[in-house]
Amino acid sequence: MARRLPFRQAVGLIETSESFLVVPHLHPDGDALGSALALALALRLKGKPIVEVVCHDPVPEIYQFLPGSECVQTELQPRTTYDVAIVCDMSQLSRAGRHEPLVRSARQILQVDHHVPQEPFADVRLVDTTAAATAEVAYRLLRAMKCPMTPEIATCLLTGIVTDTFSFKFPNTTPRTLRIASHLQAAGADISAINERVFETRSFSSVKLLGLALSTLQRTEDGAIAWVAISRKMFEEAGASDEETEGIVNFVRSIRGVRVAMLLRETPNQKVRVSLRSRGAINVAQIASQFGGGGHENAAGCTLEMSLEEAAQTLVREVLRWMEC
Ligand SMILES: [Mn+2]
Repeated sequence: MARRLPFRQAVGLIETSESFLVVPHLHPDGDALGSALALALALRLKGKPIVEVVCHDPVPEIYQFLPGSECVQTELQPRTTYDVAIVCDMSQLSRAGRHEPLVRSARQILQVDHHVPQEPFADVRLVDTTAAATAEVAYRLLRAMKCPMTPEIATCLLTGIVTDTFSFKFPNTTPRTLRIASHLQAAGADISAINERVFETRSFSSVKLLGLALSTLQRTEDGAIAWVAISRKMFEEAGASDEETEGIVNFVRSIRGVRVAMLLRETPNQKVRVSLRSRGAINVAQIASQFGGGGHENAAGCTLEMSLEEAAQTLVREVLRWMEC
């Protein structure tokens, strides 16, 4: 889908607007932040008088090296309506968290995304589900804007791509992804430094949590589904926060014979957040959507309102059902 995106329309909208609100999704990852910060840097470079980046959550420590990340705000002083709200890496406006009303109040909404569309909320939609990362779409928008590719912008965009392709290891990596990455490296982004910051730098508490999580490892009899479950008690014991669960599910997915890997964790308000990863042709986005979640074919998430134990059983049943058909 989205072979020909309305880049011209987006460029026209940007040229004729003065004030911008740029919004990555809540629990922001490297792609949401990288895309949002690249766009904000580009708008400032263009001399736009008002460019704010606002996010429901603060920038996680591992992404604080991103140029411009110090400008991300979690609260905004009320001001006049923004001309354009640019929402990055989200297919539902609820992913803007408490800033959703502010986004809706903007004169126009520009969506830059690569998720399967769930809700038509934008006036201009740059949504390409074949893009490995929203950063790819943002890159193409910046090219259409004839924006100079500074090392700072290139670093933000390449971080988005490196995050969402798991360093070009996921099957979403296409020749175009690599071409764009190549341009970004040539423009001054340090790919090795980005990998070091995103994948090779962990907090003590997150490794401690990894150990506790892996001690709960279970699988179905045939070994096709495997999962780990993190209770509140484990978060407390490790002194870790939810953002420190990042990457744990990949250990589960790497087990020989596993086709669907799951990471379940208890939230402070007694819900269970689930990350799903699959290998091959199992579409976990469809499974997640059964529970009001979403994502991509091989990486998705959802939230269940039940105990950890019940959530694991419910999900295993649902995954088995999808595997049979
Ligand atoms: Mn993304």
